[in-house]
Amino acid sequence: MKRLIISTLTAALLGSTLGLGQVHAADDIRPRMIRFGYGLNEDSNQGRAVKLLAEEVAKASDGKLKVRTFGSASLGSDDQMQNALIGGAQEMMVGSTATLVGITKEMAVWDTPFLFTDPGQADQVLDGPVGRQIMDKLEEKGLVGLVYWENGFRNVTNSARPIEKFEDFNGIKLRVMPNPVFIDTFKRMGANAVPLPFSELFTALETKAVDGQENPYNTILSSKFYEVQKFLSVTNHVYSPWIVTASKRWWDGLSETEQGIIMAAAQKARDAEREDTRREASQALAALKEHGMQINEVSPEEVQRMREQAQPAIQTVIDAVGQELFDQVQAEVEKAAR
Ligand code: TK8
Repeated sequence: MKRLIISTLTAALLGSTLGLGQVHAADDIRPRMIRFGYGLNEDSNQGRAVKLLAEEVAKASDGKLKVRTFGSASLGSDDQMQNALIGGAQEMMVGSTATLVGITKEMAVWDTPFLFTDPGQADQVLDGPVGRQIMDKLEEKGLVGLVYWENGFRNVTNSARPIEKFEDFNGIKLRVMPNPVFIDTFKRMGANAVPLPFSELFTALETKAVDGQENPYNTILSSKFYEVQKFLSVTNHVYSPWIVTASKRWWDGLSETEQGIIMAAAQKARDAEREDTRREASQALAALKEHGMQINEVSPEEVQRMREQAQPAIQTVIDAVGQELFDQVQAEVEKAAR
């Protein structure tokens, strides 16, 4: 055992002093413990996908790479976990791209209100070259972006009244993700936009610190927001991606084989997660009704008025990401729509 440790150490030292590319030639997969955090419950589309990723990594590495999963923000909010990854205190996580805007401003492009009209279009753009280009910007900040998963189209819930037109937002204290585009968009709707981490949201709704929030059907269901929210309004105002990230400090120390195993598992979990999310979303309204929520559709005319009202928030996106990248994404969106 001792000899093994010494020889491994020697190999690692030699590798790093000589700058050899193939440090792991002899043992391509080493025993490792990977702490993987996420914000939703175990019993959610996010939790199920993380579990699948962990199983796939174990299978492909003969159990040497062990992904320990931590749900319900037990390692901290999205923001806290991102910082733990950057510092190297945690290896992996999945969370919203929206909470990464403070780190990599280009991520704000995904927050453009009404950017995508259907999930297939989102897949094409996110998985295409511009999605990768934006993800790669994380590296200079100490993070590695692996793949985008689906959070989904966001809808508004609140405890005051049905939102049928943007004027109904007036005076509603609405929790938004801590992100300039979301704050701006909902201020323009007339809401009192309150940025809060997701991990504090249920309690904030329960104690009436805020009146409402916006998230995909899946999350409203899995986080039991129906227990503390009466009205759900179908606004589909923005599509939210999730993104699987790794600590760059840690990732760069992995062998190519190890990186390949983790990447393949993240992709496999992505495909399963998108299917799971869409299947669950298609049945979620009925389930939420059963839980006593009052659901209203918003007419196409009123959605159009909301769109126009939110339009100036797009300037906030352009200011953050630059006109060129913004146009590039728009072009990809149009291509995907055809
Ligand atoms: C979960 C969050 C969540 C997001 C939010 O950690 O904050 O509302 O939609 O999915 O990332």
